[in-house]
Amino acid sequence: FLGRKRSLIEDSRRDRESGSPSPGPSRCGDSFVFEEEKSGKVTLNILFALKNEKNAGFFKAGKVFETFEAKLLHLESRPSRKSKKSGGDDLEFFMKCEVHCSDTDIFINSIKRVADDVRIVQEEKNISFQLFHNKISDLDKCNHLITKYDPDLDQDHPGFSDPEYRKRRGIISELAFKYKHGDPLPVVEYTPEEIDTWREVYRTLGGLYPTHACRQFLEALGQLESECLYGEDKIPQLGEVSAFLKERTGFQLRPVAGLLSARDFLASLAFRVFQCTQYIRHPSAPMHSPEPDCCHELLGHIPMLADKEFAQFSQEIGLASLGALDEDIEKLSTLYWFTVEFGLCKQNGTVKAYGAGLLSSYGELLYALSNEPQYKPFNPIETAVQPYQDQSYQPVYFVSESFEDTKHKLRQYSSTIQKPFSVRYDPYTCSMEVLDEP
Ligand code: HBI
Ligand code: NLE
Ligand code: FE
Repeated sequence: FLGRKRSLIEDSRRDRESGSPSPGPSRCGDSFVFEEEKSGKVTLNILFALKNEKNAGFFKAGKVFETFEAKLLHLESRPSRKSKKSGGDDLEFFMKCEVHCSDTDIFINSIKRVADDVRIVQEEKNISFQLFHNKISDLDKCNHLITKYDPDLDQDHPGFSDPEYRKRRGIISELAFKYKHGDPLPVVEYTPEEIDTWREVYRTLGGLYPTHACRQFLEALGQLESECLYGEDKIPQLGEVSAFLKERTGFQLRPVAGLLSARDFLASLAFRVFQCTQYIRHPSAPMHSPEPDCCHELLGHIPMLADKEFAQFSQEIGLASLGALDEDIEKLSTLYWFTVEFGLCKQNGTVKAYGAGLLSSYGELLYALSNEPQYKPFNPIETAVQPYQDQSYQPVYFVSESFEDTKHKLRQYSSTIQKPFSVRYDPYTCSMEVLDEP
């Protein structure tokens, strides 16, 4: 099982390294491959000052260019404002140049040795290209797992020293590895011990929901219970739950073996597909698990995805991620974290939880609505760069005025993300329409 997981991770590396060398977006099989320029080179915009008494400075800088075979693309000079103020006549230079990626740091340091006030104005990354899936079955290729908090590899995982648990996880993961779009969702026969864990989680959280959960969550949970899909005595199967969601918001589930890369996870949301783990947390830690498990997916995510507005919000984060650069994926992933996973929302003058990571953890749900943590108003620009905690409770939570407001703010934010193309999802063909110019 581990060998399998490693090979998937290596596949993901290979995917990244084997991009087509032609510039601009191009068709490659069923996916769009985008590469800004030749790989291996990076374009730097450098601003630096040279003191006039060190007349040779300019030529020393030139020597650095020669040494690193930097290709000069543009050069300008102007009197330094700082120097003028103190009566001097030093010059400031602006240079645009192309260097080998691996030389970037040493090149910049060398310039710093011969010049003053060195600033890198903008660094254009030419090395990344984006693999972008355009039909729902392409999600079969979104299988790049990340090995964070893995019971086989992480000594802090409560299942690490429990071979039975690890074996069980291996079996359930295998179902997800084999799954292809269109297959019936795998059915897992849960053991009595697993059902005991589910019952404990279900009961304790059930006691908190009426006071702690948002209205949309309570409504959907009520429906799931009245349709006998949810209850404390059985762990719901993905197939039934997926059918429930599909009727309400068009969301459907697919099984996943563990934590997916943020790019793959977010891409699925663009197709209204939610990647769901099927194993359950270790019985020794029912009140909090740093990794997703079926309690987290079924109790945290599913009821929220049954709400039309929330479903749309989730899909929009996914759409914003398609074709985005790694740094924008990182920001969208952080936005996802502080909304879909750990978001709080004002309702009738009180603060309620709508984040799935809160609604599936008794410990954190209590904590988040106590007076211990810090609250900040949701604001995409600030929220996107807030450092977060993925092993324990969050030190800070973001509070939405309403789903409506948060959705509009996210839309506004997404429109500022630079991309080679923009997309629209066609629900009739379950595929992305690519609109050339953003
Ligand atoms: N993978 N299976 C799975 N489940 C998640 O909830 C999940 C993920 N990968 C990344 C992720 N969540 C988030 O942290 C964001 O990065 C999207
Ligand atoms: N901490 C959550 C829980 O215990 O259910 C899971 C969070 C997954 C991101
Ligand atoms: Fe989650």
